[in-house]
Amino acid sequence: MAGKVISSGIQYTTLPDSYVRPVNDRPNLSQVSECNDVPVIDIGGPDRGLISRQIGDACRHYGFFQVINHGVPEELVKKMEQVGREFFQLPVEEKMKLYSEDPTKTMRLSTSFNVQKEQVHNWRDYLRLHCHPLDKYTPEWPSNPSFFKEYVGNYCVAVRELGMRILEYISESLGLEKERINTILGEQGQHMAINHYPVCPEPELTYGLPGHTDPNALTILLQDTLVSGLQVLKDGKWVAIKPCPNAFVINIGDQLEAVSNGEYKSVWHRAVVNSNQPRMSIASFLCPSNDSQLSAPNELIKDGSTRVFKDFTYTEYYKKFWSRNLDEEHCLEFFKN
Ligand SMILES: O=C(O)CCC(=O)C(=O)O
Repeated sequence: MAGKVISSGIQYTTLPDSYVRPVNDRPNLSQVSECNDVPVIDIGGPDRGLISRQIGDACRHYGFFQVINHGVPEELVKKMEQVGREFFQLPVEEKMKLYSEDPTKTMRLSTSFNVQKEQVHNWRDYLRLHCHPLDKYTPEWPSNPSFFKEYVGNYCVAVRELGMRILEYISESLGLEKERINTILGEQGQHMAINHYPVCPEPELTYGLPGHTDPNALTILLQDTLVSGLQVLKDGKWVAIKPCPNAFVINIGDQLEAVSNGEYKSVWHRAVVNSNQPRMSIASFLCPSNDSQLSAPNELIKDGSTRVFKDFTYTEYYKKFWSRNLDEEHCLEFFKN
């Protein structure tokens, strides 16, 4: 059982066969350059119009951006990182008490992406939690490390507030009322993945996570400030996103692409691994309520434009997403008109 996760304490000197990608599907790390013009948006200022214009430009041209002066206290971020690291340093027997390969579980430690469906595995272990409403989900969260529930809970509340503010700016950037997008998405769920990418003996042959888009509405990613690994597909090329201190990476998920009638794109991104240092990233996902009808508001269907996507619920979408391999065609393709 312990051999199911890769953070088991085993020091690998070669990559196990089940992680080796075919030659035409490898990260080609030497050909990836750093993206020097990732929009870094200061959202702490008083000029709402300016912030929403900057966010709108970033959504149109990149599908992702970083935010600074975001209002999530540094202390909460540090504690979140600390408790995430401590969790993955626990003895493997302790961690395995939480192991599951069932994507419908609301709290689980798992590995790779979808072990039961995929042909090749990914060099990642992850702890996945549902986080909203907190009092419903915290009882099932790990109680080891002892501060886990307190630190992660405080972080989740602050990150949710940030996400809601960003969704308001996004709504305004589309020319909609501030609350319009949040109203369409309904009472949003919130999930978290604490991703742990151990040192990898042959990083050229595998991924931490292969290229994918996120099935939810908005992702708020806390990158490891010391170890890079996030890459984004920009103009047909993979580019590396260098971690920026005190920033979050924000990316548009599939549901915002749908609700914006395809105006904002859900960006393809991936995580690569390295042979020197383990890496951690903490992704917070804001997800539409399960039964909201996800469709672009009438205000966005103008000048003879048509609806790009069928109406669907998040439950329908999520089921489809987890029934596939992560790096197959864009899941939104199944919901096009
Ligand atoms: O580790 C990263 O930088 C990316 C994580 C990610 O894409 C995910 O959790 O969906």
